[in-house]
Amino acid sequence: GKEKWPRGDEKTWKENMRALETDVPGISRNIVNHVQTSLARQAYNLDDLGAYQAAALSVRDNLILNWNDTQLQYTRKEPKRAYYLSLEFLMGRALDNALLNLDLKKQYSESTDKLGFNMEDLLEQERDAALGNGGLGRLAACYLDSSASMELPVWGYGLRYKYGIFQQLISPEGQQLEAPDPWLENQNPWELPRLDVQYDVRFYGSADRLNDGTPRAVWSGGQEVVAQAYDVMIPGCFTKSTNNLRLWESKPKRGFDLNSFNAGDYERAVESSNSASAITSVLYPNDHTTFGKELRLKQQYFWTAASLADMIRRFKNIGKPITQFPEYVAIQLNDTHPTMAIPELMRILVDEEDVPWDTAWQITTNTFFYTNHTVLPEALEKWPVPLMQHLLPRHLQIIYDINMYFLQAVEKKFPGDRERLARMSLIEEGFPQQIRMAFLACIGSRKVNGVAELHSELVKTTILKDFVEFEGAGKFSNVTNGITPRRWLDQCNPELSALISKSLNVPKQVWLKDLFMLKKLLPLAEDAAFRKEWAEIKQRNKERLAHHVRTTLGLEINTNAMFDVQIKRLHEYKRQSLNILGVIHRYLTLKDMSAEERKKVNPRVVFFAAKAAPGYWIAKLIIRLIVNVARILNADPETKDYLQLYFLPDYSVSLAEVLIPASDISQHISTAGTEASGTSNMKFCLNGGLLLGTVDGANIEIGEEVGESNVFFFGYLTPEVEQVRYNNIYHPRPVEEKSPALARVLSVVSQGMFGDGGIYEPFLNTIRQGDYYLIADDFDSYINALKMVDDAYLDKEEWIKKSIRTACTMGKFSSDRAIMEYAESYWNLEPVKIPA
Ligand code: TH1
Repeated sequence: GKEKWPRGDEKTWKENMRALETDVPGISRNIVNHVQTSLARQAYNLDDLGAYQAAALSVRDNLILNWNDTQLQYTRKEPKRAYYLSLEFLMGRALDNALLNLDLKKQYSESTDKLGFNMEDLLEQERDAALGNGGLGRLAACYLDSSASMELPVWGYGLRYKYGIFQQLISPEGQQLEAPDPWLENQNPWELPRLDVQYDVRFYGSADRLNDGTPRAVWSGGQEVVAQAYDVMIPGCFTKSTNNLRLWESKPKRGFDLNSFNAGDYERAVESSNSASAITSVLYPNDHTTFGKELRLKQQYFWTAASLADMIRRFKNIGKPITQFPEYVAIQLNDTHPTMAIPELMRILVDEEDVPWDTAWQITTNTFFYTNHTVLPEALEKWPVPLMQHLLPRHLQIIYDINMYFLQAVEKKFPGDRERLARMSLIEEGFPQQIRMAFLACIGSRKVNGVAELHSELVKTTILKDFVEFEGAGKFSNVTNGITPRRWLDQCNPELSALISKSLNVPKQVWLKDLFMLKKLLPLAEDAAFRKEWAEIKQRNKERLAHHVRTTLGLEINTNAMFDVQIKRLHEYKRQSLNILGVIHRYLTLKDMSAEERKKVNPRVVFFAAKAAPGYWIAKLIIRLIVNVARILNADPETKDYLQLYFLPDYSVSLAEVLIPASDISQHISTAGTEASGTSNMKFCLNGGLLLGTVDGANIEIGEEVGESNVFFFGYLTPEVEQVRYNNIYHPRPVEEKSPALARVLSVVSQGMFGDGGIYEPFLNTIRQGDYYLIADDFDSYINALKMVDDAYLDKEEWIKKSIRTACTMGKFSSDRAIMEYAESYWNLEPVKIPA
């Protein structure tokens, strides 16, 4: 039947409701409208930044209309929804992505052209939304794109940091310096403040159990802070479906601390209002390390409490009993950062909804899903008990209760196994005691997954081994990571995308959402004309990168060389050190040659880009070495035509979009067993770059897809690493014996070939002593792999064939595939069609 119009005169409403602007005149009208009214400017005083803002606001109008329709449909259909909780969303720029997903790029370019602006210049005006450190945050962004594109009712929840990941500057000596990233400075046209969506979040105070025969307690006092919602629209690709990323900002509670005001202590009142705002002021720039800082725990609780309150309010709107919560809500925990959501849901159920403990635990464990992203011990989150007691006293009680019931069950299954109980306890003994968040996330979740086949096996056999024995292996599985082919092919490499559409003879609408279709192009590897087009596109992408480096850094790059790229966070386990020592080895080899011999060498340009955590000084020292090696190499007249080296500062999503399509080979060379998955490996391959890597993370699955003859693997395998490490400590051998080539490299560094050798000693010593990451053990194997790459590159036609085969077998690594696995096997979610 026909629904009753909810308010006022239906005709007046309907006549005035806007539709999408999709033709050039409508788009121009909307842009000019925003120039005039939203920006209060005119044709006389509009610069590129203003034009970008007006264009962005007009695109946002379209997104809002689709968003409204999508959310209304969700409200009507009451489907099960999934929420992706991530402390990081590394979104990058939004305008180009939105235009491509809405399929309006051509119309917008035409319109801005008519208004006197070049669209490509406008796109460059946008600042990256860099609310993440690296792969984990970018994965969350890819998953949002895929959820909307697959028409799944998924929302993201995160924090609206005032400052994203720091801006990296490199001093003349090669020292990394960090500057704040005030990304909101020029206004953010992509967010919508929701002044009507606010929640109070409590900290500190005291928790008193009622002891009335129920498990209830009352938590009171302390400090209350307001969580204010900002919504970011997430457009699906070629669909009306537009999802939401809700980011929380912390604000002081109005009228808060009236006592201080009354006492005339104005300063103290202002101070506490500052402390409220501080919660969401900055993204922690540490990748893979935890510091146990109070503010970080505050961030985690603030965000999970606001997000859960929001979900529960939405769930209550459909009027179902609370026991049905897991039938309507699935929550994916992106690593352990949101684990406080588990005791928080227990607190809400037990203390506020008066649900019995066992029922509450059942609801909780049917709602959450936990993704582990690393097995590195330094990255496993632990919170000191005294800190938890102080900041979240009620949650500590709940964690203790969860632990007590849990250990009782373990004791029942393994009677008398005291050691097992100690190993599995949520509380690690020590001074202070610490709460093991990965264990809490594990026992509080329906399912646990790793992010690539090998990594998921390692989760089961190392950090969560006891839990597999206790709960059974069925709870633990794998979802190999993926990347969105929209941003990481169509957007960053439009020429390759066009060639694919032309060759498949289907519009990109089809293959971008069914990436396995690329396989159909495999036979074209044998087609010389196709190879020529393919190679020309790679060449133009290399020139685009060279142009970018020329205009931003003033450096001249040899585009006839092989482009060899390693871009990722700087961490010892990722072994940028192996790469730079390999570069030095190549340099020494070139210096040993005669001028005639050198002429036969294939020129190579090596690119690095990497941010180091501000307090990670060995990582910073490695950056310093790279920069100083570059200074010497690029100035050496004998070798600079054969070997150039660049460290590109301030790595970001938008820099990656220029670098990745330009690479001939990229390096993913972590010590086996340390890189959980890696996702840039997938991006390079999808853009026809070959892969040089260790048998680690998703490299292994990439190798399976492309075939052994199209990738370059080297190094010790995961099962061997433990023994090698043991030997490095208990039966050490000098570097000279393990690898004379490396010994020579280390000695020229310490003798000062790249400036004061002394400063590098602490880094060199990590290799000479202990060598935890197997640099010396893998060096010769690495050099050998580099040689194989050189040899393969000599046969240009064969190289192009490998490039084509690599790109065309990347179907598996679409984040659409990954998100469908989560939707089907974890969340039990159905797509929701949004009517036109
Ligand atoms: C990364 C993993 O290192 C990487 O291998 C993986 O591809 C990516 O996650 C996505 O799954 C991680 N990033 C972080 C960041 C923090 C803590 C742990 C990890 S694991 C802050």
